[in-house]
Amino acid sequence: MQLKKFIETTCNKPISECSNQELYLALLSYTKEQIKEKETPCNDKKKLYYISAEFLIGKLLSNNLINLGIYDEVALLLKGNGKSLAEIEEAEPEPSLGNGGLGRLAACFLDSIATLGLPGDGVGLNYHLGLFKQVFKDHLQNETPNPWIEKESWLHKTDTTYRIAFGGTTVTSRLYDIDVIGYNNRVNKLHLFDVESVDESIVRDGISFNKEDIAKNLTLFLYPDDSDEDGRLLRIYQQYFMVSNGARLILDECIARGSNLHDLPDYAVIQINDTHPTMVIPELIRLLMIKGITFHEAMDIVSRTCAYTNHTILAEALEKWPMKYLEKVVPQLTPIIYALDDMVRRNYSDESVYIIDKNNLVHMAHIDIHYGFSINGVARLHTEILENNELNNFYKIYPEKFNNKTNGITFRRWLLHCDHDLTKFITSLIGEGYKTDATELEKLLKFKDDKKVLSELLKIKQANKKVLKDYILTTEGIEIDDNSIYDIQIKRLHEYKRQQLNVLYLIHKYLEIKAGKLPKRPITAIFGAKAAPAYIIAKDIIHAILCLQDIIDKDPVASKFLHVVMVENYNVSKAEKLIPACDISEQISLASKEASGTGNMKFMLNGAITLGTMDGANVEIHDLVGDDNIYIFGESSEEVIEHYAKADYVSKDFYEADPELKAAVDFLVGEEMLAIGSEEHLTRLYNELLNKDWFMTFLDFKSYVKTKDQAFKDYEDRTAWAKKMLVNIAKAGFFSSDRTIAEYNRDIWHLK
Ligand code: B1H
Repeated sequence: MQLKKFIETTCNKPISECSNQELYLALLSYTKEQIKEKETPCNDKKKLYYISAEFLIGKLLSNNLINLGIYDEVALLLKGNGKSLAEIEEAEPEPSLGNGGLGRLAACFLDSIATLGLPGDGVGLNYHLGLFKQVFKDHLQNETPNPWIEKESWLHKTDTTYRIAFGGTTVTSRLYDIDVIGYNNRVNKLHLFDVESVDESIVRDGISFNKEDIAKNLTLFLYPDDSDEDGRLLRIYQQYFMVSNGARLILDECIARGSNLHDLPDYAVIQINDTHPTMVIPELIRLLMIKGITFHEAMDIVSRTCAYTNHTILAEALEKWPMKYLEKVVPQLTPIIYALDDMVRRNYSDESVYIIDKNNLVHMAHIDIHYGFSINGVARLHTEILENNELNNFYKIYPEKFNNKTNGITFRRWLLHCDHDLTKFITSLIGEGYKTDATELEKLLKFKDDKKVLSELLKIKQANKKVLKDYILTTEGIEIDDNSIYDIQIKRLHEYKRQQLNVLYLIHKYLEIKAGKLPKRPITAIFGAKAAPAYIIAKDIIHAILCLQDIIDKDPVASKFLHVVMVENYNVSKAEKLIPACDISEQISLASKEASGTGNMKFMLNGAITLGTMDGANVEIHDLVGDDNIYIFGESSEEVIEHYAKADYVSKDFYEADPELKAAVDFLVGEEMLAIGSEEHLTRLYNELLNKDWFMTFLDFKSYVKTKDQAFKDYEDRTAWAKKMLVNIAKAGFFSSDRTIAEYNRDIWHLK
């Protein structure tokens, strides 16, 4: 049916009289019908299953319209009837099925897999309350539930259910699907498993609930607090629930496509996204053995089907589960895990590659490495560090399994959708080709010295800054100056990402302003970040940011030159508004610690200039744009790795040697902060930095200040700055997830 007629029949009135909520629901069902028409039965023999605890998909309406090729038509029709698609989109709830880069990467990958026409589905969990919703109160983060599932949604309830048995209990699962539409291409699925008996009413006071009642709580939250034993057990319940359902679905589908299971690797490839889905390996072995295949053959089949992506070298994120937890939750898997470990012990004497260590901890990544056929890091530097340092003992055994796949982002969401004006402008200069071949963005380089083009770029940025200003005023109630420099750091809150370094800079700036040294142009420093509920220091850092925001706000002089804004409940939708308006992209992790980063790529694509360390994908951004178009500071990953090896970093030495650093650090527990903040939080943060500073904040303070000040100075030459913007956009093509996925397929998946 024609769109106008469809909406008016569904809503039973003219478009102009419909509310945004009514229009959203009408568009939801219209889009679902359009998708149905595009669906083709899967005729492919081999299929990819991307299994992940997180899929941070964001709102889907606009993206689906873009990928179906009907966005402009829909937007125009609505506009003609006095409605705005952007406003209608506000009615769509944002699914919170992810936490940060790892989950957003999975969502970008699904988009690119479908866009490249590859048969590949996602497999994950349907968390009812997702990741918590962040609320600020008394300068502190509070956590509340984030319900996102409504009666009408993108979820399709399917008839697929399984009985999943744990140590003490058995639950019934149900599969829900979300369609994944490629850009002018095929439709794949995101498979989300849920448990029928889940009960949202057990959640009380924020996000607490009875962690033992598995049948009721299993799919309530993503990453439930695991600071106690019940929380850690619940994570294992969730992980097994995900992989057991996934493994059965995969086997059922492969059998339906003609597999006799002995030939499973010809029918399926499973990409294990970090270690959360690792139990899929022993579970598949178990299921194949139930079908009559021997342990040895099952092990061989599974090893040729599974591939593993590592996303971090941080020790605390590399999962190690006590054997006794596994014995309690998944006793059916432990004999298999022992047998897998046994094989390793028979072949290798090096204890560091064992699966079960002498403390009876099961190293999940070790299962993936021994019993998968591929191990990849997510940026060139990260993969090098895996090969030469973190996983060197494994690299020596299996050099042929290791490979790099530098991350990417989908340009449909992170350019076409989030910045329509920039998209139109680029298209007017170089045509449509870059939308399917992102490297064509390089054609922009011929406009590098074109004054008109550069001034148009600045105009678009300025307009986006105004839009963000209005948005922040309505949503956060804070007035920012769109003539100021927008300097943005948005990412999970973690000490290694060093939001605290940014805070120290801002304190330093504030003190300079108070002393009469005024910046040429006002600065707006924007943060967005959630801290894991049990991550105490991360929450202290949020507290420091919110206190500082308040202090500067209330200072009649300083507030003319400096603003700090921490947006509440940072999520994908907020990122889509912040990124197009950004001037300076903060990517300041301690070198060697950020595996890749993907925000850095989104900012670059939208014409922000990176201020960063030589870490993760920043290294590759630097290679592409060159010294003149990026601001690099801080010690290198080699130097940092050496500091750890020698244990020679003493934060106090830096504090004592640098009066500016000392003043900024002391400010954290000075009168002004304590007057509005909590002594407990601020003192803890102060002591942590002064006595430990595990992620070496003080090490890079001096060079950070110097480089950042230089960037602010350079900003004043508007034409030169616009040229940097243009080079960044032109060189961003490499970071299209279409390129990343083509590489996964070429080297690992071999689909079609
Ligand atoms: C990344 C995580 C992660 N790496 C465990 N690891 C988690 C691990 O709560 N947990 O259990 C949550 C998250 N996330 C990120 O992956 C890296 O830090 C980024 O550098 C990288 O860009 C991203 C995608 O590869």
